[in-house]
Amino acid sequence: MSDTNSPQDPNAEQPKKKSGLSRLFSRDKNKSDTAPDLNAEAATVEEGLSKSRNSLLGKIGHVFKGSFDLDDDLFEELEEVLITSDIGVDASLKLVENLRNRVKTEKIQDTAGVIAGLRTEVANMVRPAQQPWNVLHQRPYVMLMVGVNGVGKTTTTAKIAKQFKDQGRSVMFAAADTFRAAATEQLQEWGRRLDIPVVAQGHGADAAAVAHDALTSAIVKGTHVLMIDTAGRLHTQSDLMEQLQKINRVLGNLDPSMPHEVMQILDAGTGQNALSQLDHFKDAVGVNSVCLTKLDGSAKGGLAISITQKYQLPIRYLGVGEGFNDLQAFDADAFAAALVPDLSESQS
Ligand SMILES: Nc1nc2c(ncn2[C@@H]2O[C@H](COP(=O)(O)OP(=O)(O)OP(=O)(O)O)[C@@H](O)[C@H]2O)c(=O)[nH]1
Ligand SMILES: [Mg+2]
Repeated sequence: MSDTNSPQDPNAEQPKKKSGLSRLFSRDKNKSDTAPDLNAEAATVEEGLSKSRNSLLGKIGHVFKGSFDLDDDLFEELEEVLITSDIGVDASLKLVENLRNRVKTEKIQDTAGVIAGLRTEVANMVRPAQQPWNVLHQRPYVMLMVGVNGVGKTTTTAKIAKQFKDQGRSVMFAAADTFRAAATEQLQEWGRRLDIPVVAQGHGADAAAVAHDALTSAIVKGTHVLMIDTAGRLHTQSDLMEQLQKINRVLGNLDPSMPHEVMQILDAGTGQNALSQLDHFKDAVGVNSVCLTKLDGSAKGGLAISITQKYQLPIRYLGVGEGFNDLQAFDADAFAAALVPDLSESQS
């Protein structure tokens, strides 16, 4: 697909005035208002987690500075480092307990061995979040995208849809954020750019009716995946939470297995607060998968560990940048390798 509006294209015509749809792609007034480049090179998980890794590097480096003994004090210091890195108290205690056992049984004596052990334990801890994902066993496979305001629901919906399309699957969007002005247009613009049909009724319409229409249409068309974008909401907005439940009910009335997946988008920058967001949405609409966004902008990548430890939910993707392809399927080993630094990095 050609991408004449991309910031990378020097010949692209520059809009004279910031207005209309171009604004929908950037909420930050200081940023470029052009739409993201669909063909931009993807950031790696390692790049996305660089802030988290550097923060851990500083803290862990401090623990292993100079001469040290692999004793209780050192493991307690490590515990503190992990807790202050948004890994959460329970997960940090468990990690260090496992590491301590590993150090003992494998008779590890040097720093590099301890760090490698920590990396392995992190990978083991998040492995339950890496689950096979087969969206082809149902047609349409219906996904409800939920979360609080501004976490990246709509962008992530579009990023995932592009991956589906690249795999040869057909996708349909439902513009069920009928609450925020211009939300429908934002999704419609993504649909236009990705060549994905969008079922919409516009601002103020009944979100459940939009979802119902879209499902009916996806069934008739034989679409592989229906992705329903919803309005951002706080759990305290009971009318909006009820609206989500209504969407669930309406879909379930057509087919009790629907929606097949309620995916909650969580902004990593919110740290441990994301866990309480997940609690509330789980209670209201039975979230069964997670996407963690904006890891690139935060040092709180350790959040993935506490999420897995507490909920054992699949983490489908990590959002590792603002670019359109900056979305990586969750992989436990790649995550651990990107998060836990080599202490030699601090010497270079
Ligand atoms: N740096 C970075 N920015 C991201 C990422 N994911 C999304 N964003 C940005 O976050 C901002 C909000 O994204 P949206 O997709 O509109 O968020 P939303 O949850 O749909 O927002 P509401 O519909 O208002 O609730 C946009 O500027 C996105 O480009 C990411 O992984 N990294
Ligand atoms: Mg949105």
